[in-house]
Amino acid sequence: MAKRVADLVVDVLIGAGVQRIYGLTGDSLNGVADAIRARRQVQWVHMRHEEAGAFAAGAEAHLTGKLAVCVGSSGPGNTHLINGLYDCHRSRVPVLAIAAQIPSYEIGSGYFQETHPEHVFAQCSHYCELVSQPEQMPRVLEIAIQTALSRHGVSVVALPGDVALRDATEHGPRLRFPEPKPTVCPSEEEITILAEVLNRSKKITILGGAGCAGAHDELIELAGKLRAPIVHAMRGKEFIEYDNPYDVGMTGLLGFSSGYFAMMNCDTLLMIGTDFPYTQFFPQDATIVQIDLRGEQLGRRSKVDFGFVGDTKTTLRTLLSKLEQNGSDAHLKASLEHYRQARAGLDERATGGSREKIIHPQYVARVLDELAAPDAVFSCDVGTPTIWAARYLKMNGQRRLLGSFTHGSMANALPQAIGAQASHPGRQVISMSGDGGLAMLMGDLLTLRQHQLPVKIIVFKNNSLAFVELEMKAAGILDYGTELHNPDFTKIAEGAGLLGVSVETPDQVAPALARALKYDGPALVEIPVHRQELSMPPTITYAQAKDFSIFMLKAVLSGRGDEIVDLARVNLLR
Ligand SMILES: Cc1ncc(C[n+]2csc(CCOP(=O)(O)OP(=O)(O)O)c2C)c(N)n1
Repeated sequence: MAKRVADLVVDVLIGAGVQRIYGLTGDSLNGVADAIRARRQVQWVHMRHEEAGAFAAGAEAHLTGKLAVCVGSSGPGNTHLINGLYDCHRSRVPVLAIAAQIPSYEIGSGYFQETHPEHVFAQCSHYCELVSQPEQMPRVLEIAIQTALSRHGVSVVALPGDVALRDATEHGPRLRFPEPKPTVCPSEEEITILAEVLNRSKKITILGGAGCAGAHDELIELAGKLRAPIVHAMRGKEFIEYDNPYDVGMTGLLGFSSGYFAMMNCDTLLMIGTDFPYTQFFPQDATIVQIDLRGEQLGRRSKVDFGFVGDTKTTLRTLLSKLEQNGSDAHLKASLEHYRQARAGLDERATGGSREKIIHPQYVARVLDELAAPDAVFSCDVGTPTIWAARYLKMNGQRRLLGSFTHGSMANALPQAIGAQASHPGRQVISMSGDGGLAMLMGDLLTLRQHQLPVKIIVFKNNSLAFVELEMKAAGILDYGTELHNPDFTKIAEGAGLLGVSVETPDQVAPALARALKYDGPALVEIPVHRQELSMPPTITYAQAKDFSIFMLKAVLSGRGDEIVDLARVNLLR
């Protein structure tokens, strides 16, 4: 039988090392689905929502660094993909989406389910092209793959159902080389300037991000020479925090005071591979030096006095031999001491004895951290679960952490856990889910059962969209529209074929988590956590403090004095 375009698509994907495809079928996808069925090398991961499929593919790509694939049928199957693809694209992970399209001869007629994928996906992809005839294959698909891999992001191939079923004109993949991995280093002259700037600074702080992945040794050696505390951005946590005697935690909206202190008290800030977005957390008077692989990142978030283009590992390796040992460790010591105190303050809040009535989410996160496997993969929902993950999960070089840290979409944790578990069958995968986040893509609980994925879901049940509630309060607005009338998630889990475990008191937290983690299959633990838990940034501005007082005044005037007691207990400015 002649090879169809759809068969050729699958051949190319197999040649590119793709092992699974996340999707939900539809008639425009029938050709592709049939070609996948015919091969043993690729697995069809049947998702219940295309957005979840895109998140799952993004998680796989993040964990492996390799291409991952999701698919959606024409029209709504395409548009459902969008939010997940935005997340993949903004997290810079290589994901290919095959967006099935209506019959090619109907395009432009306003046909049933017609959309224009080239427009629809334009903002969340580096490459998006329609295949309108078999001769374009496999070249268009290969360009899409090469673009996703080399530009780190999403590519979309829009494939009309009829074209997928037509005979292919080429026989197989055209590209047979491994993914190129060039190293990039600033010029010798630039390295000399970089070394000079650092050699004459005494109080240096390093701010590192996800661009430090794979350069842990170099980073630690650098910090030792510069006697520099290292602050990390959220996406850098899994690569920077572990085995790091210079670690002073995070700054920013999720961080805590020691990261802020180290950033604000340096005379030179050295930013490495980070796109940390909050300008208000950057020092005003320090010299700012930035190293990034992408030149277009230089100066995006703060003024930059010296900017360099290079990958972290190569640049630091080259730089290190030119650096002198900083003789002053006063800044480092002060920053580490600040960190010690901040950490102790955070740990103090993460307790839960049998005499306490309420369960602090911090305590749940801390116990989870203690009980989870040394190589666990965590995902955390946008909302307060991300804060608890940032502050209480300890990374160790083996553990991984997934989130929607750049796009900031709710409902990321469960589908990312699906992608993590599907691609890493032997690993413990834990989703730290918000009650709002879980509900948003809850249909994909069914995927856990259908594909026998033993993901553990920990639901932080605070009966509210708590993060937004806190934002409203901080802005001096009375919280509104944040209340959640929740179901019993354990019953939903059981109905979906998972183990459901509920918790009522703090002393039940550890046994419940241990039981779920040990369980040989998917499990959900529902934990009612304290709603008014403070997760404010490490430092807040006068304006925010003022707004918070306005909230209190409004709350008193509207007869909600009970909340004030709760909130007033918390020292916002610590
Ligand atoms: C798709 C989407 N909708 C809305 C928001 C705004 N938002 C950010 S966090 C959040 C609350 C999340 O609630 P939940 O999952 O229950 O977590 P919690 O903060 O309550 O722990 C909302 C509504 C968003 N980030 N993404």
